[in-house]
Amino acid sequence: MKKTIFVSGATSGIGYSVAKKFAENGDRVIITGRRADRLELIARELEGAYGAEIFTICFDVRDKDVSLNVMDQLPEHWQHIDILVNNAGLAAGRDSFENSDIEDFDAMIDTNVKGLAYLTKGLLPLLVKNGKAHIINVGSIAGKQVYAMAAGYCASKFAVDAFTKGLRIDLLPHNIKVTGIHPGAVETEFSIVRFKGDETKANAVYTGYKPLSGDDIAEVIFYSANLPAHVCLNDIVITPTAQAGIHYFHKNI
Ligand code: NDP
Ligand code: 8X3
Repeated sequence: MKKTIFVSGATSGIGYSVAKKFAENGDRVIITGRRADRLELIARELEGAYGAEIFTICFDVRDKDVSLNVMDQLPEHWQHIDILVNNAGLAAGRDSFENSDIEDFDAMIDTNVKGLAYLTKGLLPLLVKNGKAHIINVGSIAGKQVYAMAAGYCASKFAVDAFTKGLRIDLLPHNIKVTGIHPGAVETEFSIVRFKGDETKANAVYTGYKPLSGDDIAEVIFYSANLPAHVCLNDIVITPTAQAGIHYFHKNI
């Protein structure tokens, strides 16, 4: 049966791959992000390639009012949501906390933690009404292990991990599955954003080994979303084969 998926941050990277994977399967997909032009291009692409039903909502998850009231933007026939993929997020900067820009810290906490929570709360009435919904939060291996020059990002992703675990307990009475997926290195626009457009620094992150792709993460999300009703994957850590934990890479450089 066709499902309806709500994907935050679908204008690039993992979110785009998730939207594509479900659209390819014939599911209906609500895609969101701040870049309106990209959202519309992706919607046309997925409609054209797969005959998929796509609905777009352009907004910033940090906007509390918009996120908390996001269901008001959904026409009635889009209000039966089966899966929420909380993916929108970023790392900003790579400095010791002492030298970091506090605006970067705010951006990460406001987006990765507060935005994710606002959007979840905004959509919960629809997910509860569904009776068998699924929330999939994209955390990070940086939410499992801390590394240098990333205190703010790690703090935000540890918070995502804790929030995910707490939500799973609180939502038990509503038969809502809650899954946390925690990737290692995935080659997307993530590092371009983190290094504020510095392509040399961004590319260096993925040099000397084969990183994960957004499509790899989408495969696993799709798998976890299509398990039998009584089966919930709680917590998934996924890395490239050349990465073991946050600190160890086998690179050929
Ligand atoms: P990308 O930069 O390619 O994609 C990030 C997506 O999030 C974009 O669609 C962006 O859309 C959206 N986004 C960012 N900020 C906001 C905001 N304030 N409001 C709404 N949408 C927003 O990176 P990834 O695909 O790699 O990142 C997706 C998630 O995966 C993030 O949560 C990231 O932390 C996590 N992750 C990434 C890893 C990696 O190595 N790449 C590893 C582990 C986790 P727009 O700019 O249009 O708003
Ligand atoms: C992104 C992976 O290792 O850059 O969450 O923090 S890492």
